Amino acid sequence: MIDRGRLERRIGELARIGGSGTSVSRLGLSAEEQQARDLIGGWLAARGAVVRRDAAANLFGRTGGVGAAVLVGSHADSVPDGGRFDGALGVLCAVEAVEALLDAKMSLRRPIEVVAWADEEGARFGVGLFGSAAVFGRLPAGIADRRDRAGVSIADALRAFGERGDPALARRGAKEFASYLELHIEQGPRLEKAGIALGVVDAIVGIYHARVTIRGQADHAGATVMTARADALAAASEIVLAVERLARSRPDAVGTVGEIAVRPGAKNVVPGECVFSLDLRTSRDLDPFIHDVLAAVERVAHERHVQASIDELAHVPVTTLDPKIREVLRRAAKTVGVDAPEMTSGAGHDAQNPALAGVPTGMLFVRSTGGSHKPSELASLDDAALGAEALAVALRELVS
Ligand code: HGY
Ligand code: MN
Ligand code: MN
Repeated sequence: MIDRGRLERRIGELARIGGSGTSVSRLGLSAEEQQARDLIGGWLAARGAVVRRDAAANLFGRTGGVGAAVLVGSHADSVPDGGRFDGALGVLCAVEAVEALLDAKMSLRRPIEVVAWADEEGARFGVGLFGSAAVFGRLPAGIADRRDRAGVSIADALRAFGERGDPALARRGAKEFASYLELHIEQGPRLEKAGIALGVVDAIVGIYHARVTIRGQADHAGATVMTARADALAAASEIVLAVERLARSRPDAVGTVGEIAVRPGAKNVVPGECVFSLDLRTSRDLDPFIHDVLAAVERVAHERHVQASIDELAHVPVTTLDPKIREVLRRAAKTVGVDAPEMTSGAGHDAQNPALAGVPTGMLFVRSTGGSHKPSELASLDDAALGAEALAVALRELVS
């Protein structure tokens, strides 16, 4: 059903937006992400879809009549210096699957909406799953005022696109959607190790994101004896190692500090302030894990006579996906010759927001190699085409 050549061409076209070699930097709410929306919107409009961008900069292309739509897509943004397939492949396969159904002159009993979510990674403003959270009413309070390193707020970035600066205006009712499907690269090694091209996601890990600020006492690095210091970076370093120890002590948990900034940041000044990110995930008991990490922050702050403050950015519970949709996806994978295993996603995905809003949601994984969130991320064209074909089969079942 799908047109393999069209998919291959489009993988290349989209990767060139914000791309350099096999690396892609297409940050959320950036000009590059908008270029991606323009490209994707052009493909959809050329097939007669009603294309629109919402107040949170999500792109929708609707085909078919009135009523609850099958929503299918993924995110258009990337992490800095990321790969060509994370998010992008899900959007490209969604477009390809819909075009395949149109090419086959399928009668659509339900409308289909293709979506390219805005700012899933939260790379600029810190809050991930932004676009889908806006549509399903799960945005953290005050989010439009959050600023990137250049001091640009989410509201400013949206207004620069001609939107009104309030992402909450993108809110839609869950009842507008009969189901949500998302194809995504696995981003881990399991399908590759198993030698299987496709997987079906049974659940997505719970995720906690926060920004921790440690305030100590800047001072002269030479004239300040060790016993008279309140070194913010030394305290942060102890916390980073505590995060690693606590994550290692829990099966199914991971803990990462991926961003850190030191002020004033000079070799001969005792660090007065340190700001760092927290990314905690587990497929069960997320809250006790968070509790233990925050207790470690408190303990270290007390012992080292520094102040610690926590700015929570996201708290998404473990999200089980819909059994019926999972069955549709397993059957569709079987149709293309793959006995797809069920597997839990260690990566977070936009799918968590429709699922938590009550929309029957499923995800199809495509084998990827070379890790993820880096230029070596790779999905073969064979596997991408298999994924697109399975997605088209699943869509056909859900709309016919
Ligand atoms: O961080 C994640 O899991 C996703 O790539 N945003
Ligand atoms: Mn990602
Ligand atoms: Mn992704």
